[in-house]
Amino acid sequence: MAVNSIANVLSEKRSFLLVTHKDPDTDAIASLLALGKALVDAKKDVVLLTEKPLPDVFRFLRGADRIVQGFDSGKDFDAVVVLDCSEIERIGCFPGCLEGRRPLINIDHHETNPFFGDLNLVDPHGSSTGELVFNIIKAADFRLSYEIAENIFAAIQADTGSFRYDNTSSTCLAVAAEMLEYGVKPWEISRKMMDEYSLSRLRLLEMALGSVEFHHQGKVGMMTISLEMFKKAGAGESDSERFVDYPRSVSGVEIAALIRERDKDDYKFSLRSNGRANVAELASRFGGGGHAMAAGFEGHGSISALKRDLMKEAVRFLDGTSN
Ligand SMILES: [Mn+2]
Repeated sequence: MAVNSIANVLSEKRSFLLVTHKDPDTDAIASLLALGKALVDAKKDVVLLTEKPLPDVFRFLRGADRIVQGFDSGKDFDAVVVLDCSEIERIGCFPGCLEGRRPLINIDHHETNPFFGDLNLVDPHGSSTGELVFNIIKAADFRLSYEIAENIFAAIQADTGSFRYDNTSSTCLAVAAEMLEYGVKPWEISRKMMDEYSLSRLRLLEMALGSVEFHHQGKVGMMTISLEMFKKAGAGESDSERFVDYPRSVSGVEIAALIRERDKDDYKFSLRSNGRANVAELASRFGGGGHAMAAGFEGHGSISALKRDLMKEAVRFLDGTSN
């Protein structure tokens, strides 16, 4: 089994490079930190790498200061672990950071993951990559600590939308419950993760709410955040995490989209489904991917044309003529 063969490699080898995807979310960073800490505690040599310095919103995660953006180019690793990455192109590290480095261990829960690793633990039934990391830590018999437990809990809580989305399984609840035995306090993580925001985020939300629009008899809700709004609010992209929940939570909405401008004519689309439409499939029509209920893609061109294209496909999905 993939869990055991990966656990064996992690137990037997000595030095590891751990990476995750670009524009990381909480699951990505918390998984990186949980596995990283387990390996460090097992006396392994570990580099935790991200492309860019961590946005402030992730600073509350224990061990976050261990993440770096570079390493000595002559450094050798016994294996590379890629976490929460739906495709190899999504890996967020400097160009060539993985060149010639083998074996590649791919740990992920996106159903569109094409098994790009030499060893692959890809489980779309996993609530989060954090849950899969927990399974590996157990299989490798690494020691669990408070710091690891808190990161695993945070990963599961974030990816299940605080245990509300359809990926909330008895398995992930059992893992989350076990983390409490290591001292994790759910209220404390919730407070840091969900209930404590910068003023910039509030300012951004104020403008973003003004952009919300509905189409197709209210079945599609969209929120659009321009570069100008980010600038005016003094906010970054990570300040808009979960903004998609505003259009998603309106009664009657089947598909919600959060559209964020990242550069001129360069947009990131985050899609959410309320159950009827598989947004991973919808996103794949535009070269993206993700989960049935949460997915995304990148769009280039004028915003009105991009929205029009999205609506065309969305309507085909909702009216059941997508095949
Ligand atoms: Mn994830």
